[in-house]
Amino acid sequence: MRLDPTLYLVTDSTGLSEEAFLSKVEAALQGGVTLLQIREKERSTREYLKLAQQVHTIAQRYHVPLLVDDRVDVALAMDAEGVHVGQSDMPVWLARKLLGPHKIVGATAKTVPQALEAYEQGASYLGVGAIYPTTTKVVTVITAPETLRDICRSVPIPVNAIGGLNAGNLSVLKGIDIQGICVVSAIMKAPDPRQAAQELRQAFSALREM
Ligand code: TZP
Ligand code: MG
Repeated sequence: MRLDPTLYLVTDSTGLSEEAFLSKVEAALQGGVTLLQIREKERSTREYLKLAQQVHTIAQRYHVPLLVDDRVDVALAMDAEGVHVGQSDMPVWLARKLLGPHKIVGATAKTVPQALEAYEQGASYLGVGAIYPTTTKVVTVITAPETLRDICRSVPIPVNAIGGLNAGNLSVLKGIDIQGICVVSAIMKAPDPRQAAQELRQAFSALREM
């Protein structure tokens, strides 16, 4: 399955029933999400696996790759399209070794040296941020747009911006060669995730034309 990071949704099931969560994910896919990551911090391995398999079944209908946050074992067990690893997760080279050359291995990078290291170890794309403060539960720091620009110039793989992004605040990314935007709450907390995804796609297209 092709890696298209244009609109990358990282899911968060916090506070949602399984049914409500899965229907939000499906609505987001209908609205134009191009890449999906399941990210669960509170669930047992068994629950994570079950939910990831359900999301995978839906994502496959839309031909959208599903990546698993952090858990290479879960990704392998369910034959997901790949993983996303942060700076305190499994190193990129080891995730790449375990998953093989054809899976997607995404990595978080907040500095140019981290970006170069992830690229050299076999990362497929980089997630860079947080661009803005975020309300999503995550340990992160703010990444300046200038750092994002430097990272884009230093690696030949796709770079995605993440952190507090929504359809109304992308202009800070103007002129920076990102391949896509990555969001959690702008879609997961939207009353209409399908419309939210459509608006994000439009806003990102407009940004590219600026
Ligand atoms: N990494 C950096 S910021 C972030 C992650 C996982 C969370 C982004 O969530 P939101 O709700 O789009 O700000
Ligand atoms: Mg992680």
